[in-house]
Amino acid sequence: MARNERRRRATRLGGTFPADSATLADGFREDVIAGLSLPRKALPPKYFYDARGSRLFEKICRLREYYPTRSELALTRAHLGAIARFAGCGCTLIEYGSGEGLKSRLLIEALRPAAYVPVDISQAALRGATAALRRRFPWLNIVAVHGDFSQPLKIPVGAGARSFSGRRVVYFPGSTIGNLTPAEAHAFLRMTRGQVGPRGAMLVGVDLKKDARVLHAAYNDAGGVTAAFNLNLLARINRELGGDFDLRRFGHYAFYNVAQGRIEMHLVSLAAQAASIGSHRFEFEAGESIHTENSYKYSLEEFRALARRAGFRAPRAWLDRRGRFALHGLAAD
Ligand code: SAH
Ligand code: AVI
Repeated sequence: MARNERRRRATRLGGTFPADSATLADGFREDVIAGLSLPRKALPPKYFYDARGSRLFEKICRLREYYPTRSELALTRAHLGAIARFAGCGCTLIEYGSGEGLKSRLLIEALRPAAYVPVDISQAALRGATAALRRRFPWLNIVAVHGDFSQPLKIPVGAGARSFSGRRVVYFPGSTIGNLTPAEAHAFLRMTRGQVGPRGAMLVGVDLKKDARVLHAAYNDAGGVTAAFNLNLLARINRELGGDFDLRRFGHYAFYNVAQGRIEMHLVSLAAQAASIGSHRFEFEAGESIHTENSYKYSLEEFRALARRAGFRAPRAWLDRRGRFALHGLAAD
């Protein structure tokens, strides 16, 4: 079935807009084959998040070494009043990469939005978070969107039982923006600038540049949860695409690339080997890697400059007490 036909047939399911479920599945196969055919093999990090990947990420968020979640939760609690005044109560709150929705709960409580639109590529995370939020905030109009924010995405603002009113605020926590290249981050910010309109705003969680040892520990936890998260990408390829990757012959490798200001995650082939997906065969030399994720870190000024180039003003930023993580308040006017 053609992609456009699938799009037309997409219907509202169980309170979730499956913007493109079938297209997302097609995209996975195409992107994996294209990524493994590159001279330097690479896979897009958005494919980490199947149901198991989302569960592993939730475990990462609770690790002693992984400070970003704790830091962002702490700064959000500490500055909630000021953050709510900046965003404005009664707004329509659109959250990209909403995941488990831990921080969203704090914002929803403080902002009492007219509507909440979580967008996530992980159907499992979206379903779980939406059900929990519906129990906790029975008054809240939630319209969950299963989709990929790296593609033009139609947000059903105004669709559903009630039309949404008020200012539009896009929430993008967790430093998920760091998983985009700076050029992709710029394009994403421009897209959201158009989406929120001249009166709108954005709240973006951004991990700050810091001591490389702290960063290294956060992406190389002693319990091996990040390694399992990384390797799950190959397990997902085996499960969903019929691949025959031998997970015992790939290793997790993460390091801080100072020149690029980013953590790089790789899966390194521990031996000369080959793996197949259907009729596609991929050869690996011993030590050759698949680049699976970048996680860019930005100083306050670097991120402000990026936001300004995309058409936002950057009047506010809130930090945790240790200065590890920032929540930027961006204004469109
Ligand atoms: N916001 C949460 C989760 C961050 S993890 C937090 O701050 O803890 C990143 C989330 O973004 C995951 O839930 C993942 O499924 C989602 N995600 C990653 N790439 C995406 C994409 N291209 N489109 C939509 N969601 C995406
Ligand atoms: C979702 N994202 C911001 C996480 C990060 O820190 O880049 C994903 C992650 N990768 C390894 N650990 C966590």
